[in-house]
Amino acid sequence: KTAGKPILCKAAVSREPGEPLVIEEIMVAPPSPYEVRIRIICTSLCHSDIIFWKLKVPPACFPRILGHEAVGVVESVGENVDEVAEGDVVIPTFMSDCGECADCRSEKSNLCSKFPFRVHPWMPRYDASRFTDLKGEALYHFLFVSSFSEYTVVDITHVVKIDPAIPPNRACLFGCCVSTGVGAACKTANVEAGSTVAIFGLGSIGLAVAKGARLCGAKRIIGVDINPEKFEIGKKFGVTEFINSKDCGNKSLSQVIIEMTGGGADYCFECVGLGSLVQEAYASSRKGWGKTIVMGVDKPGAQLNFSSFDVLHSGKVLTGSLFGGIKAKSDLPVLIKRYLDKELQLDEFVTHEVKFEDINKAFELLIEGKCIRCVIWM
Ligand code: CXF
Ligand code: ZN
Repeated sequence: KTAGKPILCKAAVSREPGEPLVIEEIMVAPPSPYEVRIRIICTSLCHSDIIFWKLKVPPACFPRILGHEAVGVVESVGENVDEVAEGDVVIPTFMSDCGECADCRSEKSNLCSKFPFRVHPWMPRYDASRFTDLKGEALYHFLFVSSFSEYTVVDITHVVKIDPAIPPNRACLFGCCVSTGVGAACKTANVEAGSTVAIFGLGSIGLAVAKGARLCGAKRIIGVDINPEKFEIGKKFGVTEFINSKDCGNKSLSQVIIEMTGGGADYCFECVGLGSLVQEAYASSRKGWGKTIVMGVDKPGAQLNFSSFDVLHSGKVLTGSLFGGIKAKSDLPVLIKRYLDKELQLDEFVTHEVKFEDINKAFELLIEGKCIRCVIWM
């Protein structure tokens, strides 16, 4: 029995920016009140992990345990936890769902204000780490998940119990990519059947938006990317038309989309993280009702530039979406049921799988652009 005691296990520690992760033995403290210790079954690599692995300035910090897309089994729970018990299959989520604040109680938001989203080096509730290396030095957490470890400790507000019928190498995808993209289409945008969607950037998030749009019955799904190979890939996710934004000739991208769609797309999703592309997406959306969803992460301090006159006359909506607007505790199980009911297919996302000891290979694959998702088995 390990409950109540520290656990000695392996973790992939990010010690220096951009340097290969080091698999080492670490100590994982038992869960404090309102916390859960989880044995990770598998985790997958997201671009945000790479961004924070490379970053040399705050909020970067080292040594850190990255990873935020995972599934695991509850090993033990701290005091005041009755929502989950030992043996439950759970997904740790980087977004909290405390269930108590005005935002969590509202159907309209997934932005918990008790434990707001932030890139923080500690647990959300106690400003402490549950990880130490064998020299006794604290290792920092990442996005309240830190799944690149055989065991992690997560606050109960960041844990969702799921149906154990879902295979782990599909379940982990709901921790970030799939929930973010499918949620943005089905929840934030609420794409209706028959609509026309434009997706700016066909990385894993853009592809997940295409999946979601397809699920909602979108008729036309226009993918935009600078890499022409993305069209063949995109087709597997529901993309029906493709624009290479480098080949628009003397027209702007929005002119091309407005002409293609006879006035603009009903829904536009910016999945790159470029202010200028947000502006193009907004310009590409249909006057009167077009909705643009910002999903990409631009450089800190980046600004958007819109003419006040144009906004006044547009009748358009511009909004952001974190984690696809998904409320972790209530919406995730519903999304997982759609997978189990074979409505939502996820096989196309998992292009690679590696053993935990080969985690650095997953970084290489994602950086080379050779993979959509690489699942890492513990
Ligand atoms: C992201 C969400 C946007 C800010 C950086 C982290 N989460 C997961 O990839
Ligand atoms: Zn992510």
